[in-house]
Amino acid sequence: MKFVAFCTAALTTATSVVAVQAAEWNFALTPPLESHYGAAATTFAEQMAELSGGDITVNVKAGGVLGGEREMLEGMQIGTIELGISSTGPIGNFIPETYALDFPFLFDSYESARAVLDGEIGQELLDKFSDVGLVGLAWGENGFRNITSSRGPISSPADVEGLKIRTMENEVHLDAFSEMGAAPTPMSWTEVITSLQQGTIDAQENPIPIIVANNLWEVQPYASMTQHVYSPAVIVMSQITWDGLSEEQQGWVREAAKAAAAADRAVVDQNEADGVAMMRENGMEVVEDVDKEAFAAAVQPTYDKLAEEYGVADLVDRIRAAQE
Ligand code: EAX
Repeated sequence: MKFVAFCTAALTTATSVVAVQAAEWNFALTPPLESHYGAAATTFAEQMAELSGGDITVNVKAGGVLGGEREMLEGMQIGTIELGISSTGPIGNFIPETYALDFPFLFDSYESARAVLDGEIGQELLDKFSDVGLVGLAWGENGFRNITSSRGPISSPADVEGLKIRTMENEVHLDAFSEMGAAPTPMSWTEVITSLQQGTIDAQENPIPIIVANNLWEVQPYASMTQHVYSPAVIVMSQITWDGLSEEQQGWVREAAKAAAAADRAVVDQNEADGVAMMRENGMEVVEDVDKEAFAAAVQPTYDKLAEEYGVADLVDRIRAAQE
């Protein structure tokens, strides 16, 4: 028995210090390659090729070819997908604390949201990914979410009464849209455009980068700049992949993820600057004068219910305080 135990220990030690030599990883995302997430993935791939001297190849798998964001994360948990970038939408199902990030009207601006996520609170949440077989590498972003619709222009909660709107698979968003008086349906992004074309839903909500990357004007004549939720995006690796790397290679991954997050945010800034004009040029009627106070008041019950239920009331208060 002793000899077997010795061999097992030796083998474990040996494999844990032998870094992967040549490797090929998949980096999954649901939007098209030409998007803020695509910029993150491409930057990560370029950085890893350079840092590893060409030993590590990252294949960017855009457009949801490896599934929706929940499926991507499940794939990373079992090691069938090595990397990805995902909005926090479905992540609350894995790490309930991240629901704190998805409360409506919680973040005041891109600047303050980025400061919170790049600070202590953001790092605390990234550290929680290791509880579920994932490595949270860095915070990129999806952006402030807006409503698009085929039913008509939206400027107040009265305009979303009964609206058949798709939400991400996120309990906070679902509850918030129910409180607004809409009829929300959760679904993976990979089903949304077909569902809009078939009329099973009339509306969806996403940041400008997603609207422009997917040419949503082809299926949604109206957009309203509600900016109702700031949607972070996490650059994330499978713990299984991570554990097979040397410390040096793990350092490369962290460096590449940081560069990827910066590239993502740069595209969001660009899309925020010119996206509304692009939407109008493509025929969308864009409402910018939205009664945000009325929307914020309508979703207050969501805070009262779910901040307690998910144990994130303190975290929500900390996020508010960090922006004062
Ligand atoms: O993360 O599912 C969504 O609406 C997300 O915003 C999109 O997949 C990008």
